[in-house]
Amino acid sequence: MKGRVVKIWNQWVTVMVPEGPVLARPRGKLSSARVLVGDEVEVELLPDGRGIIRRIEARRNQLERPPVANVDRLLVVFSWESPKVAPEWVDRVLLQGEWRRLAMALFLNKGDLLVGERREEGERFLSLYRQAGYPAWMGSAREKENLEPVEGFLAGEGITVLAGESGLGKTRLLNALYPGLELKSGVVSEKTGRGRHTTRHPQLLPTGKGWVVDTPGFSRLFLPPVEPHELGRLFPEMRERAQECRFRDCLHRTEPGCAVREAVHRGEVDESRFGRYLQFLEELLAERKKTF
Ligand SMILES: Nc1nc2c(ncn2[C@@H]2O[C@H](COP(=O)(O)OP(=O)(O)OP(=O)(O)O)[C@@H](O)[C@H]2O)c(=O)[nH]1
Ligand SMILES: [Mg+2]
Ligand SMILES: [Zn+2]
Repeated sequence: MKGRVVKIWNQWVTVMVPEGPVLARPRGKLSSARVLVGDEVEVELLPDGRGIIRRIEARRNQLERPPVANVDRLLVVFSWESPKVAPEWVDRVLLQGEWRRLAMALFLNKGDLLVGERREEGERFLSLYRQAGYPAWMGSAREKENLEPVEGFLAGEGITVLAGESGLGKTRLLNALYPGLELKSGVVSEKTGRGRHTTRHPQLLPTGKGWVVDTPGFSRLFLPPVEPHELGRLFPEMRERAQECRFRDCLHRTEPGCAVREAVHRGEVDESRFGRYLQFLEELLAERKKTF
């Protein structure tokens, strides 16, 4: 029968079939190292209630960190204090998602810590991303504040991955939304303001019609493997305008007739986002120099 891999632990793969979870092991040419959380598999039930995984269905996509297959959505979780997010990190996550054509939304957690000026700064940061076309909300897992839009985002069919560095409250957010899960949430180190990677293995958790993956935090993110002239397509607010650039492979740096730079000057594309685009572009160009 067909099932979904929800957890992999110590060579054992938990497969959710219509009747419930089955502990299974891959057989034949398959090794458990090749199975990913999120995989759809063909599993054969044994008399003792355990299962054998016979086949992995073709994957629609896959994330490397965390290793998850068949992802539909990405919820980018971050905070503006304890710790304060590096804007560049948000953009790098979004690029990874754009490259895989995932639906994405942003959640600025720990909103309860933000007052006055700090709160306005956080709101302003979010509005940059709304302007770019992403749903973006501020709220608090601790105070259960403004969690409804997040719940709505997670409620659809398919798999949502939570992306966020350690200690941002991803697990606490899920506990607030789905108290039945009783996930282990950690404490931010007072010294560093950073988390401690409390969540270790990715697993799929039920949200109703779909699944959510509570991922261990990660900090370093590489750029997707695109050609320099394709980078701008991963910025939704630049994508359409780039079609009006004089040159098809315009890098939006110093080329004449660049519609993207014009949009930046008119304030239609945010300057700080554009600045990070230029920075990532340099990074891609430098990488190319190394390989040729
Ligand atoms: N003030 C405040 N603290 C929060 C909020 N959400 C989470 N925290 C705290 O932040 C710390 C880290 O929370 P976790 O949920 O473990 O963070 P995580 O993102 O799952 O971290 P990793 O599993 O290490 O990736 C805990 O001390 C939480 O209580 C919030 O909305 N407000
Ligand atoms: Mg966690
Ligand atoms: Zn251009």
